[in-house]
This record gives sequence, C-alpha cells and structure tokens, in this order.
Amino acid sequence: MKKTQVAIIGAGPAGLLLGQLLHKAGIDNIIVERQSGEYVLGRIRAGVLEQVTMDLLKQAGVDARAHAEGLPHHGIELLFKGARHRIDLHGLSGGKQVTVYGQTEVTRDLMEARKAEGRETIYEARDVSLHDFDSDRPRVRYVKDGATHEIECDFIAGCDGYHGVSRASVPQQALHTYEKVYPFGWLGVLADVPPVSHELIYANTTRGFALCSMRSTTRSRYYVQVPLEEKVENWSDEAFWNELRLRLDPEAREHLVTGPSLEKSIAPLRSFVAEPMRFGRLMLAGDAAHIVPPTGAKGLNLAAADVGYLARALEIFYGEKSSSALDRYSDLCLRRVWKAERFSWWFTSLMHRFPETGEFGQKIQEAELDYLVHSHAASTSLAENYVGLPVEDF
Ligand code: FAS
Ligand code: PHB
Repeated sequence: MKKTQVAIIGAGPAGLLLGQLLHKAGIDNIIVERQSGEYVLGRIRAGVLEQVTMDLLKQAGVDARAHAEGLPHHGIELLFKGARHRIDLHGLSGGKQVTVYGQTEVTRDLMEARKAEGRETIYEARDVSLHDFDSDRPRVRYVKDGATHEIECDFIAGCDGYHGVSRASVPQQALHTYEKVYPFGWLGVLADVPPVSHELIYANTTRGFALCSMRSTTRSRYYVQVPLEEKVENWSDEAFWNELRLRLDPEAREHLVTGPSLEKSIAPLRSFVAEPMRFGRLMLAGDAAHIVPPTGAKGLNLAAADVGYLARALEIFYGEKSSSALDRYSDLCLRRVWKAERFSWWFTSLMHRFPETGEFGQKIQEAELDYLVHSHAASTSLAENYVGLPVEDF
C-alpha cells in the first residue's frame, strides 16, 4: 500500500501542474495516468497561454523555456467580409499579452521537471478506481503490470479530463451538469511551414470558420470548421489547404505556405460544466470539470487556474490546519469558469457558420463584427476576456 498526501488522477497539464505546485509547497503527491508519457505528449491541443498560466508555470519552476521559446502576442486579427481587422489586445487590456507556446511543450516541461525531482508518476495504470472520498481516508486503486495496487491519501485530485473516471465516480444525485454540443467540429492541421501572419487570424466566412495559428515561426497550426459527421480520412492535405485558401483574404492567400501535415485531426466542440467541483476529499480540476469550445483559447488556461486555486487551498489546509479555502474552492473556480464559458460560447457563436440561421444569421454576425472592430468598448471587452480575466484570491 502506497501512502501520499494527494493522489492526482491524470498526467495532462492539470495533473502535472498541480503535482509541481504541490511539490514546491512541500506537499507529497503521486500521479496515476492511464496512458504512456509518449501518448500524452503526442496529443496536439492548445496553443495560447494567458499571463495567469505563465505566472503559474513560474511558480511551478517550469517557465524558462516558455519565456525563451514562447511567442508574446499583443494582438489578434478578425477576418470577415474579405478584410482583416486587428484587435490591439495589449493596448485595450492595459498592457497584457498572451504567449503562443504549445500545450505539448508545457506538458513536456512539467514531465521533465517532475522526473528531475524524482516525483512518482505511474503511467499505463489500468482500471483506476476511487474509494472512500466521502471519508478522511480516501484511496485510489489501479492495476499495473497485472497487479492491483492501492494508494492511501488525504485527498484525490481528479485531473483526468472529460472522459476520466473521477467525475464518473461521483454519485449522480450529487452532480449537476450543463452541456451544449455544437453542430460542427474543427479539422486541425499541424505543419512545419512558416505562419501566414505573425499574429492569429480568426475568420468568419460564408464557407465556415477558419483559424490561422502557430507553434513557432517555423511551425503552423491551422483549423477549418467542418460538419460534425465529417471524417478526417476524407481530407487529404491538398483538400485541406485548398479549403483554407478559400476562407482567407487575398493577402493571406498569397502568403500561405503549405506543406505535409505532421498531424491532422477533428475535434468536436462542446460547452460543459459539472457542479460542484468538490465532493468531500475529491476535487475535480480542468477538463474533468468543464469543457469550452477552443475558439476562445480557454481550455488549458482554465485547467491551470483551477489547479492554481487547488494548490493554494491545500497549502492553507496543511499549513494553517484550515479547510476554509478548500470549502471555497469550487465556488471560486466556477465563478471564473462560467465567465470563460460565456466568452467561449459568444466567440464561437459569432465566428462559426450555423446552417439553421441562414443568410440572415450571417448578416447579423457580420454586423456584430463590424460593430465590434469599430467600437472601443466592444473591442475592449473582447481583449480583456481573450487575455484572461483576473483570478481572485481566497
Ligand atoms: P487532459 O484531457 O489534457 O488530461 C487528462 C489526462 O487524464 C489524460 O492524460 C488522460 O490520459 C488521463 N486519464 C483519463 N482517464 C483516466 C483514468 N481513468 N485514469 C488515469 N488517467 C486518466 N484548449 C485550448 O485552449 N485550445 C485548443 O486548441 C484546444 N484544442 C483541443 C483539442 C482536443 C481534441 C481536445 C480534447 C481538447 C482541446 N483543448 C484546447 C482543450 C485542452 O487543451 C484541455 O483544456 C486541456 O488538455 C485540459 O487539460 P487537463 O484538464 O489536464 O485534461
Ligand atoms: C491553437 O494554436 O491550437 C489555438 C489557438 C487559439 C485558439 C484555439 C487553438 O483559440
């Protein structure tokens, strides 16, 4: 039987960042992960970090490469009716910025720091189950190499994503979920080609949404909206690049550099929140508790903020023998989560093509975008949400 103070389920960014923050606070923890480390690193996901996330990476002692290799971005462009309009994030948010640095690299930095500090991560753990988290001696059980193991702990942190076991272990009557599934997905391509522009371009077109993003000055990440039933095998690289071209303005079309895809996948879009985020000695964090459509680049950043709150609450519990912060954990997370849910839903609704709203819906979106890019108040609202709303203290 292993013993630790906090058993963390999931070695994605939420679990790894929590593990690092707890270690820095002198709180012992073990991470149990279903997949291999290589598999986790192979998932291509987020690309934009808020300052709140960068600050937490610094607190975790893993921000060096993000500062050295990450790209500070002071603006984004909105493309509609064939023209691009820049939103001055830095000027409109009182000097804030976002950093373009892939989730894969964040995960790699956290994995390497954890390994260097000799912290225990159990990869390829099967049949993970949670027990007695309504008592003060919860346990986690898992199978590894054919043998069943058990971890006795003070707390369990469910950082195992939308399809994880943690939320599924909560009695249904104790949980209230809210969900909206969007009638389309994002077909994404990663390619070692220079980005079409030095900032991100979010495009609203009559053919559907497109996003031009990047991972560095030599590696680009592009997305086009596709119908929900679309299959990635139906999309050759050439078909993708041709469709992207049709959704760009003439200048971007001229500057687009194409090449073979390193990764190509379709991600479904949903808004989802589970309330509350704490059940006795089990706390949920990140995608285990909430999902946002990636339009607002909030998913990874919300996960980071959750574990920043959770690490602080556990530090207060062990340091001051007080559960006051833990008692506020769920409410504090959910206040910021719902604001990010609203922003992500609003930006998704504004930028994507909804067949059921027809030509009138397209004209309304174009009118709102025209208002947005010419209104200081509306642009300021977009900017302060995009760079990330402030986190509150306990
Ligand atoms: P994760 O899902 O990243 O990690 C959970 C971990 O738990 C995984 O490693 C999983 O293997 C493990 N796990 C699951 N079940 C388990 C079990 N039973 N036992 C043990 N371990 C278990 N966000 C953005 O901001 N921008 C984007 O462009 C973007 N694109 C995305 C594309 C896709 C396809 C997906 C699914 C998400 C995307 N996101 C994006 C959101 C994404 O970045 C998440 O917000 C982020 O990964 C959240 O991190 P975690 O909460 O750690 O969850
Ligand atoms: C990405 O680079 O993957 C990315 C950037 C911004 C988003 C979504 C995804 O809003």
